[in-house]
Amino acid sequence: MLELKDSDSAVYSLVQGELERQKDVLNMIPSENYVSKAVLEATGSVLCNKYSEGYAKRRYYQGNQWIDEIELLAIERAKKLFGAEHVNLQPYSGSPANAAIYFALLKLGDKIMGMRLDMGGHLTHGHTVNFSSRFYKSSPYTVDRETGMLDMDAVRKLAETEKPQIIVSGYTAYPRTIPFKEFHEISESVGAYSMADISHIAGLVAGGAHPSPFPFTDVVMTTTHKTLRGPRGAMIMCRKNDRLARTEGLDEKETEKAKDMAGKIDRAVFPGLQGGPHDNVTAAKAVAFGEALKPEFKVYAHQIVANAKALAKTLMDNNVKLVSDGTDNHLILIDLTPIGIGLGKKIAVALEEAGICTNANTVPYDQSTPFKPSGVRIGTPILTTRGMKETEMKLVGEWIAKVIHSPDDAALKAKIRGETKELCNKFAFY
Ligand code: DSN
Repeated sequence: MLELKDSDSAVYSLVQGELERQKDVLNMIPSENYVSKAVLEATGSVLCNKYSEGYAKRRYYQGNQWIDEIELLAIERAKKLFGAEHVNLQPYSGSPANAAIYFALLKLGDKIMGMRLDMGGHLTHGHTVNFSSRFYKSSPYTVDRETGMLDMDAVRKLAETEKPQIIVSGYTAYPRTIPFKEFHEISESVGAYSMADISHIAGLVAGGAHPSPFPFTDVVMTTTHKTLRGPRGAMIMCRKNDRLARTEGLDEKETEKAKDMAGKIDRAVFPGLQGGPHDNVTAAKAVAFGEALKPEFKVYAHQIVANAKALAKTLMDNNVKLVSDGTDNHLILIDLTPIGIGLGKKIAVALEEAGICTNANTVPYDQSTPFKPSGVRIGTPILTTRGMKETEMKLVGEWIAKVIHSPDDAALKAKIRGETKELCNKFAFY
């Protein structure tokens, strides 16, 4: 970044600071990852200079011949990666993608059934302060109080009583396998769309380390920057045809339009909600999908899970309680309630002092508030990107457990900080 260094030393040194932090700390926030330099280059390319409202070969501005090729290549790679019938790559990020799906398929006041935020759901799945419960009704489901796991009988019963128009699966803090097929069957049985938000686990799905929501789920969306290891952004994938199209009273042309789910999704993204797509990000998505199509990405995805399982075992062996007593995916939700209520933030700060970056998170049926939650969420995507394996997870797990049990011990945190630095140097990245 020599140009930046010369022209704006203030911004340059702040970016350098963040680079050093990323190199020097064990980043374990499960929704983050470190992208390749190729992805960084595409994101920082001249494509950020272009406007291209519309879709490939149907643009409102001239000069889009290269942009069209880039978007089509990215779509082709995404289809290959996930087996989707239709792909829209233009959503700016996860929340706008979810807004576009609801805008395309629901009427104002229709009902969304997603997991409650404090159980591991997302704001846009129907949380009270979010547009998704202001413009639509929300009937959230929960996890089982004893096991911390999904109770599909309870989900089915709620769906039968509440009769939602869309059922959302996919979460931000659920460490277990998601039964996408069962979610689709329940949706079908109550006349609802099935939607899967695979933002957290897209890389695992692409790499065969988590069951896929394809080909049955009606609409699947994901951000591209988590386990999928691409640039910040999102995409929507769906069936071509809308099996629930409402066609009463429509003429032939309108009926055809109503049945065209792909068209409805595209029109909801643009011009429904967004303007020009971020073409530099589209190119970076294409690069990331190209990387994810390589055999080594499968190895990466499986290693993320193997690392998370090894880490979970070490934590539990060291008297740390985990929601659902383990993990099937990339994340672990530490339940601090046996030590004290509302300790998530205190432990996250203590861990950061020791060189381990995590985030405080609610645990299911948290007795405290989202501002002072009782859990800490950790994950293995970045450590796995850096090349760490089960041996390192054992070390990291022991450090985390020690800090959890003695968060005020400054000497201990300083010692572990030295050890985390050493590990980061051994597994250098960037
Ligand atoms: N902010 C994301 C996460 O951390 O899980 C969800 O949008």
